[in-house]
Amino acid sequence: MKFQIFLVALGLLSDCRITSFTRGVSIFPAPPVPVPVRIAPLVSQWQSARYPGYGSAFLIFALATLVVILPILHRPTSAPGCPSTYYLYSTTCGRFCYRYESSECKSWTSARTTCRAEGGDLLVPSECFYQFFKDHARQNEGSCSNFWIGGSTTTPGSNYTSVRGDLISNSVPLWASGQPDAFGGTESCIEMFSSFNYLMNDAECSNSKGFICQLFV
Ligand SMILES: [Ca+2]
Repeated sequence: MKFQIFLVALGLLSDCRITSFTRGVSIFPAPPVPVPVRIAPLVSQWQSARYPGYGSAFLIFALATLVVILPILHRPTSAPGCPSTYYLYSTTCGRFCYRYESSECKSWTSARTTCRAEGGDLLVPSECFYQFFKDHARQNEGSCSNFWIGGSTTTPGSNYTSVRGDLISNSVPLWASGQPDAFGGTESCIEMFSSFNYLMNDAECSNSKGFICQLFV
C-alpha cells in the first residue's frame, strides 16, 4: 500500500514538473521567425512620412554627392615615380619630383632640412624651368606666404650659390627688379616673393615661409 502511495506521489510530482516545464515554455515563448525586411521601401516610407515630396530631391542630392566625391577619392595623389605628396616635372628642362609646402611655415634652414629628410633639397633656381614654378606659385599658396628656394649666401648682396654649389649671378633675370638688395644687411636667403610676382628676392633666412622641395628620382 505504501509503495502504491509512493508511486502515485511520484507520478504527481512528475506531472507537476512536466506542467511546470510546459508552463515555463509558455512563459518564455520561442522567438518569432524573422520576417525578411526590405530596406528600400522602408526608407522610402520614412522619407515620405517625414519629408513628403522631398524623395526625388534626396535622391538627386545623393547622386550629385557621389559624382563629386568619387573623382576626388580616385584622384591620383602623386606622380608615377614620385613619393606621395610630390608631383612630377618632366620637360626638356629636366625630370624630377617637386612639391610646394605652404601649410608648414619654416625658416630657410629648417625648410631645407625638411626637403633633405625626404631625399631631396630646396628647389634649385634654373632659368630653364623657373617660369613653371613662378606660374604655379600663387595657386599653391596656403597659410604661409612666399616660398623659400635653394639659394643663399654668406655675404648678403652677392655671391649667392645654389644648394648644389652653383653660383647664382646677381644679373640672372630671375631676380626681381632691384634685388638682391641685402636689405638691412641681413638678407642672405632666396625666396620666390609674391609681391614681386614670385621673382627672386633675398630675404632674412630666419623668417618663416613656405618652400619648394625638389627630388631627383
Ligand atoms: Ca631683398
